[in-house]
Amino acid sequence: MARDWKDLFIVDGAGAAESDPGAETGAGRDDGSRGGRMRRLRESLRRTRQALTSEIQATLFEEGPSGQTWERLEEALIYADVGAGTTAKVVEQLEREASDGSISGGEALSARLTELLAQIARTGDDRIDLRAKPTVILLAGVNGTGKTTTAGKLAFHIRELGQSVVLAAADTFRAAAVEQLEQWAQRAGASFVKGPADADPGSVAYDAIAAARRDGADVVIIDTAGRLHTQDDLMAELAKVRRVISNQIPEAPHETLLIVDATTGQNGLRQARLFSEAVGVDGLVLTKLDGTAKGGIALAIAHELGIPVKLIGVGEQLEDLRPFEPAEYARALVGRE
Ligand SMILES: Nc1nc2c(ncn2[C@@H]2O[C@H](COP(=O)(O)OP(=O)(O)OP(=O)(O)O)[C@@H](O)[C@H]2O)c(=O)[nH]1
Ligand SMILES: [Mg+2]
Repeated sequence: MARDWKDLFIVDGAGAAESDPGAETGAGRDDGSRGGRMRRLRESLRRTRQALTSEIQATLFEEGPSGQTWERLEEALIYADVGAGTTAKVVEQLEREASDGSISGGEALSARLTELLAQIARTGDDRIDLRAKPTVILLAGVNGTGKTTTAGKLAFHIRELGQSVVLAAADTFRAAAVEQLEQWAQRAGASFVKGPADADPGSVAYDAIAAARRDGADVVIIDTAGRLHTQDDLMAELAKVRRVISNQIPEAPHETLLIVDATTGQNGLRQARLFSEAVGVDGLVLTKLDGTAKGGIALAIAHELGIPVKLIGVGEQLEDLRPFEPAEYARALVGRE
């Protein structure tokens, strides 16, 4: 159960895991504390929660359980992008427990709903193992989902653990993408590897891993293109980058993270299916949770594809990337004030 950065990352030795990111960055103790983080998560999911809680209030608290209640609750969850199959499973379970008398009353029903959503959101191993030297993390996703931003934020948080990071600009499709990543590398205190104009993405990944091995760097994060001429080209390129990486280090990439924009709703589910079939995905980063009333997509992806959500993006700053914690997320999603 990933709750904090030190729970998310598996690292050698205890020393590095004890650093407190808030203390070093001046992000503020309040932000770093559990209470402060929960407040920010709740604030990020405010739009999703507002839509959901008014329906939960009306159904579970005011109407009391009836056929119509369950239907309205289903609609509200589907509206929040929880997904039809996932919603049906949760609401059926709740209905069963309500009708056999094991739970009653709005408070207990909404607490049970939160618990069921948390159970669904938790799937697979949601940690990131950084023990391989170097650990190679490949970021993938369609254009604009937040790959480059996530690369920078992730580099920053790994640096905060006391590890060194190389950022690789393997999105060679757009010149601006290389500059954008270079700026993030400066902000995050990471080294940066790029190729000549129009370089082959695989060769950039190769050079970055070679540099990491030469310099003894701990982690290599590879940013990739989100758009090529066709989707098939994109998948073929990613597969090629993976081949180049695993020719160099057979176990690598140690972690392939798919970046999904939460605001794209059910499209996110389709992307997750596509990428996991084409290149394999170890975990998900769900970005832009701060800008959507549809934060439920994490549940649909976890439940329908069994891909663990490992990180969430809740803004555009370095600190706005967080380990995903299912219980916290479920409470932020449906919790009543
Ligand atoms: N509000 C918010 N904005 C985000 C978040 N993550 C990324 N963004 C913004 O989304 C936009 C696209 O982010 P990029 O990191 O460039 O996305 P990308 O996947 O690298 O895009 P391509 O390289 O074009 O494929 C930028 O304006 C980011 O600031 C987030 O968690 N919250
Ligand atoms: Mg990019």
